[in-house]
Amino acid sequence: MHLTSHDEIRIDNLTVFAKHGVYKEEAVLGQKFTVSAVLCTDIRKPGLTDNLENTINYGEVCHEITVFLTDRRFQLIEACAEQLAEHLLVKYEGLLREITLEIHKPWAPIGLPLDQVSVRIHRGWHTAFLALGSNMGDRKAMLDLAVNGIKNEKKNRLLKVSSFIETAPYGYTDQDPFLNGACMIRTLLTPEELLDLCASLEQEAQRVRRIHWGPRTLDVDILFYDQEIIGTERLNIPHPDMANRDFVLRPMAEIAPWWSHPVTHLTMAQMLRNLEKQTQIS
Ligand code: PH2
Ligand code: MG
Ligand code: MG
Repeated sequence: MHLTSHDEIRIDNLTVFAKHGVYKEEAVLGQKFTVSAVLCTDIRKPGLTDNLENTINYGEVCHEITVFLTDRRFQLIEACAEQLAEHLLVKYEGLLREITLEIHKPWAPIGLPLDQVSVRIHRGWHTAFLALGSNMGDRKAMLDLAVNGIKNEKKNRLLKVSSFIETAPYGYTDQDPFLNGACMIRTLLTPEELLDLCASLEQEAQRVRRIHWGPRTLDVDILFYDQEIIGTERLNIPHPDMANRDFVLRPMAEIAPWWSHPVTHLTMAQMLRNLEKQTQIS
């Protein structure tokens, strides 16, 4: 299912004169920085077509890096790297899947002799699936609010949204029926940051319906984040109970029947079929 290549375009030691640093004299005098980048991008198509349109122009990237680092001023080389990585991932989205970025400061004015100091980061686009649910108020408006909030985050790209389906309450059944859906995104957010976004959307939905306290008007859960398995105090990915939840599996099987669960390796279509068989028997 993950047919991503290991192809790379590499840029080694591009020199840029810029003014980043914590100390005042660094802002005044400026100094030398060198930048190395590994761009993860598929080379098959440009390789076969010999056409620049099908790839990332490394000359343009070098220019982009130079302009970015000379137009701005950061205290930290960490910030230089983080913001530059994001800038390039957004500018070349569609072609640039991941980037390793190294920024070196060979003249770091620390009063001791060193060859150079540097940071290296690896950043990229991730695929995530989110579950949406509401059983209070204008349920469709709640799910629309969630979808719009997900779409309006600059670090997200909304790829697919399922139909919204009405489902019987699962678990605690003495409550109104739900409207459920799921969406597929590409994101630059980490799982933690994505969870923060989900929480802020849930809060926003409550603000809209302030009259009703108590029950939740909107629930936004992370179902998958790439093929990662994450268990922390805040995060449980993949969502642990999805095998029993048709209100998760039906929307998932609609938008990504081919997506496979990183633990069981069952596809969404298979998981839904299994659940339906189980429900017929019981
Ligand atoms: N969410 C729950 C508990 N039960 N039942 C349905 N049908 N849909 C839901 O989204 C749902 C539920 C807790 O998040
Ligand atoms: Mg939930
Ligand atoms: Mg939740």
